Amino acid sequence: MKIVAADIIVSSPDRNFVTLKITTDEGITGLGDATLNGRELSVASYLRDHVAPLLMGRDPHRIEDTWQFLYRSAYWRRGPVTMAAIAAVDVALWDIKAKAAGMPLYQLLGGASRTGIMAYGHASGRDIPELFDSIRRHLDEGFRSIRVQTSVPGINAVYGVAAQPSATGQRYDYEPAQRTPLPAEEDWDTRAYLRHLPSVFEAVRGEFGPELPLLHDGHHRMTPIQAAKLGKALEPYDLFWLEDCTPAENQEALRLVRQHTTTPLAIGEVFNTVWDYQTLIREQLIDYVRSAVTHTGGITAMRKLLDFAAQYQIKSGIHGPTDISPVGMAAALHLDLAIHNFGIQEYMKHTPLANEVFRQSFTFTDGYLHPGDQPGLGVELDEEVAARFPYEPAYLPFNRLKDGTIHDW
Ligand code: KDG
Ligand code: MG
Repeated sequence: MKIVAADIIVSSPDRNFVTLKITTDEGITGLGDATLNGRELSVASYLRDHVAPLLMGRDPHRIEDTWQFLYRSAYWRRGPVTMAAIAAVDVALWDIKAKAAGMPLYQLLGGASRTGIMAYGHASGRDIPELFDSIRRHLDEGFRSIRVQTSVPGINAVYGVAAQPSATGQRYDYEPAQRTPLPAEEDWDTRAYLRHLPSVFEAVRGEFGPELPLLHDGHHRMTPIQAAKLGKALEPYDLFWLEDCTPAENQEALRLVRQHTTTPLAIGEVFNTVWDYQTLIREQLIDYVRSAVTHTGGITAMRKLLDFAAQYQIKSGIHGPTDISPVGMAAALHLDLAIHNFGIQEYMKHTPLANEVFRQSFTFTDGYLHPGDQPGLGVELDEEVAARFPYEPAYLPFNRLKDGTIHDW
């Protein structure tokens, strides 16, 4: 089999997605998700201008060789744009291989290690009553694990809190990338946040009881000592994890956090290679790996990363917000089902319009996801519908402190 075409499809059904479609001389096609929130066109160009020509004539079955070729031959290594592009190629090739084998992809990864994939949803509210409503809505939708984000008194807009109905009228589907030519400015005050958050978890535990797994995302906003303080303060509420407590670049920072708290820690949605985790995994400074399959070099690289983590009893918590397209989600689900050290999967449902563009076979039943049993990834792209929704500039917001200093958001 030979690769004869590699097309990059940029579309915007309620949000921007970049999809790679690889076609073979035998007519089998494979899809990869190359979406990088707010930098979509850079990955599209990297693929179209630099990677697609290299793929022509290659044997699509040689996945490891193609991965190494794209990683090593460019000379310039790592980085989100490069690794998102390599991931898209990798996932598309796995899709082709599994379709050629007539099997769902998870079978090629060793088969199912479980019957379903526990997923967590995103609840949020501007105050406690709104937060409780959001948690109840998620429980009604079948979620059995819930991420909790709230507004903070004195801060106007907190990232991760769905303050208003989205453009589609679906309050549930929080989409922080706004369709504006410039990123929106938000404000931040870490001391106010640290004072407020424990009381929110106390209220949630009081209302929903001790069993419901609860998660929280700190979004890189704290210093190590602040993160240590928060982790300690949240211990009575038994979190499933505290995510991204400090800026992720400084792996050593987690030593200090770890010394002070037994709250489980999850890190890595902005990481893109195993090297970003070296200290964190070897010194067992985290409990969950948060990388996206789509930003970390695809299934080939994520499998190696998670196998490395498994030696240290560290589990997966693969990134799955709406900026991971249904193609990227399907890739995550096949891996989740196959690996032994699965922890939990993030799941934000896509809008009906996005689901019209990406026809998917994965299911969500009673809190558990399953990738389905169609050959390959189980996702088809409707290019005609996609063409009706061209790219629109959209950016994530950013933070400034009260005195105007830019802060991690
Ligand atoms: O593109 C960035 C978002 O996907 C990210 O901010 C969402 O933090 C996030 C999460 O945990 O899903
Ligand atoms: Mg996060």
